[in-house]
Amino acid sequence: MRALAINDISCVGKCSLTVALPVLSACGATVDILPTALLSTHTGGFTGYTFLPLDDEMRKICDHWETLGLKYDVICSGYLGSRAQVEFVRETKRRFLKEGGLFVVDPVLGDNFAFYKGFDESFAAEMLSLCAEADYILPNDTESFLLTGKRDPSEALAELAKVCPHPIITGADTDRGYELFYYDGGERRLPLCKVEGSFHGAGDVFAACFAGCVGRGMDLKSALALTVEFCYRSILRTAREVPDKKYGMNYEKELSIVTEAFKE
Ligand code: PXL
Repeated sequence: MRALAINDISCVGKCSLTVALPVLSACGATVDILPTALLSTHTGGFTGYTFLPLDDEMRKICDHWETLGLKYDVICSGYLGSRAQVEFVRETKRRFLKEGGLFVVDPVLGDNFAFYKGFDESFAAEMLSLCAEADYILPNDTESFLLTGKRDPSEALAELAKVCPHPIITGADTDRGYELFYYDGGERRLPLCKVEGSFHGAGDVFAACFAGCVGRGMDLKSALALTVEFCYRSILRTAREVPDKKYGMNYEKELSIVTEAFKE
């Protein structure tokens, strides 16, 4: 299975491509990468970081790939630095996704009910139009709100289901506790164990594992079960082992859960 991960390279802080590569590889995928930007660190919690957008290079890379005839079983996109990049990802999907391949979009916009630095309402609208081309979208509770204007996860899910067949809200507080919401012909929920605190990069770990699972042919329910298990164990380990959470998740020693599931 050949996967293309479109995301930034944050050199420090374990997120985006530095997570997508190992996690998708653990699923048994051959992973190619299309970097959207090069940063010294991610933007969540660090100051003074460098940021080099790679728009021109992305176009040249894709033009070269076209001469190689590359096609992907799964394309997953994450952090995009501008509206032009969102448009470029849409084009990349059309050029490089195999007939019947899967497009997984993590609409990276924000957390804790605020936009990440550099994003605003017009960027969210552009991201929503990319979601409309996806088979699966993986917003967190903040992103589902920023995309739909609905704080209630059931209402947000119903709105997102109008544009994408399988929206997945990766975690939201409800009167029943902490739950994952997904749409599979109707609303479904999965109870989650909430670990107190904020875990930077958790969304990227989730997205990479999920994209690998569905790319390898797992059904939606099994893909979510494995992804939730992998993320939960990684979060527990991070809570124990990482004093400064902006340095990202300690997921590496939990990768065996994933490799075990994809031994064949
Ligand atoms: O983890 C999401 C993410 C990815 N890439 C960059 C980010 C963030 C979140 O802060 O800043 C550059």
